[in-house]
Amino acid sequence: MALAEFLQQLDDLAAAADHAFAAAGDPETLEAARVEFLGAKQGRLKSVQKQLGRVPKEDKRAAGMRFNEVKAAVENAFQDRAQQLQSQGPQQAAGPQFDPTLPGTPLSLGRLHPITQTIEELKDIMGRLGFSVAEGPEIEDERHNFEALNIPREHPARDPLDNFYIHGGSGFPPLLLRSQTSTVQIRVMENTPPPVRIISLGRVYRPDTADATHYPMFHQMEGLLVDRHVTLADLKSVLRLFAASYLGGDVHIRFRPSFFPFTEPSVEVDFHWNDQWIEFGGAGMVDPNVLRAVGYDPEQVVGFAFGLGVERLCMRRHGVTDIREFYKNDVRFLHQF
Ligand code: FA5
Repeated sequence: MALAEFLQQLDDLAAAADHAFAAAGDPETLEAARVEFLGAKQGRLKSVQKQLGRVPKEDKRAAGMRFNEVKAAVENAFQDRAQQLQSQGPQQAAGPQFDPTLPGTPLSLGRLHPITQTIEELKDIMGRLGFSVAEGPEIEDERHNFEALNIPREHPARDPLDNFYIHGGSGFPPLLLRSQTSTVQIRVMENTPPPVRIISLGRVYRPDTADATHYPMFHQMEGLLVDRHVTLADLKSVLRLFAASYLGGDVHIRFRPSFFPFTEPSVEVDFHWNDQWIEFGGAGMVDPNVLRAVGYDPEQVVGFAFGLGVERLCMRRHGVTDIREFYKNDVRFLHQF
């Protein structure tokens, strides 16, 4: 047999083996193709090898080398395809891998913090009563946190032990984290001529020890109404309407005589909860000294103001008995709102 004929047989066989392995879609078919081409006794490669004896003596070396190359290539092609089928797995070989009937992976969605939700609702209720929203900074100066609110330098409320002071450095006036939202009353009145009807909701800070009803950072809702004819009865009506809207129509509220330097008279505002009266805030008629400090004429205008604890309102509404739950960041608690 001529060398050229022998080499042609080898090439044809290599091409046929490649084709058969690629077409094998499962291990059984591939094994049948392996036996057909690489089988030790009857394999097609074996029969071509037998032809080697008929190649002229001087061409035997070249024919033998080519035979070995083709044999190695066919063996490699088989191994590659076997590995490919194995990595695809039996499902892939048998049919589609993707099962569209399986349920999807649920996405865990975040939500607004209960205090943020409460703030939005309080703004909504007070908006319907004609109050617009004002804002002020959490880092305040002593004028807005104390002086303009009729809290003079020697007053115990200014004690460093009762406030978070921030020392701005030598030559700079002391600053502090505001201890009440009443600061915003001053900021609004300084910039707006009467009449005024605002609320302000935000964080305040006090070095209070945390317990079931106290936290060192909490939120207040401040309210301020200044106009020509305003009385304590108006204040009570607004707070009662507010409480009925937020807590439900059957809520009872009461005023207890109290003292705040910036209101005269002053009251504590209590709501009834769990057979007890609980303090929700302070309120009163704006002290004439405060009106004077912002350039208003106390002979012309009067006003009322109130400051309520937002956490306490939210606790009362949702039956939360410990304020610390709001700030533990336990999603099992937070996801209930
Ligand atoms: C004030 O802060 C006054 N600025 C309220 C006010 C405004 C009076 C306008 C008159 C006119 P008081 O310190 O009582 O008042 O605080 C008001 C409310 O904040 C309390 O009734 C309570 O509900 C809430 N509160 C006070 N301290 C804490 C605390 N540590 N943690 C959570 N809530 C608190």
